[in-house]
Amino acid sequence: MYKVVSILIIATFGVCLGEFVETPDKIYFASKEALNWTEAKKACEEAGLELVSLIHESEKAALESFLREYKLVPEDVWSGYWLAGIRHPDGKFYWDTTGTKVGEGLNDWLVGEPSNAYYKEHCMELKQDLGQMGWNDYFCVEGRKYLCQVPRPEGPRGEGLRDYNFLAEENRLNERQNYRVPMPFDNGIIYLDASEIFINKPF
Ligand SMILES: [Ca+2]
Repeated sequence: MYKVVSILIIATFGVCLGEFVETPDKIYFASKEALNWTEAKKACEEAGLELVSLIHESEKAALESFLREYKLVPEDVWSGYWLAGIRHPDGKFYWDTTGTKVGEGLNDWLVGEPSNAYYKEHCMELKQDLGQMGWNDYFCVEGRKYLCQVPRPEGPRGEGLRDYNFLAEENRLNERQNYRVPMPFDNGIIYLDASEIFINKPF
């Protein structure tokens, strides 16, 4: 009995503290375990960190370089990491940690995202699709590994919401203007907002 209790305590403690891949990086941390979004947020906070937010181009470059250096790049479309972005009841995505709107600086949604499948994809993950890393909205209750960062020293701070239960609710509002579509170009591919392309052909 004693052994069983000990194992249970260790197991519970492990989840509470959050376990990260050992990397010498001082800014970013990648979890070893998969949790739902709310648990992932809590695990970062219990470690004195916060879920990763991506506001500037330089942060995208820094995070992707961290993932590449330590061989942590998501292997396929099902192995993404939770980020700090969530869809609020107004249908728009906000960084939970800063309270600012997602996509105002850096806009890195993957093609066709956010798709809000079944009107229930309200949490943001970073995943890889067709060889490109970018954002996807996904079901908050699903287990995902997650990325934490040292809390942002500057800029606006989100106060955190009193109630996150709406993340499990249906939300039919969607931000289709965030769609980015790859267009073949002479020297490669450029990305355009779908609103520019389908200006005369609304969804
Ligand atoms: Ca999606």
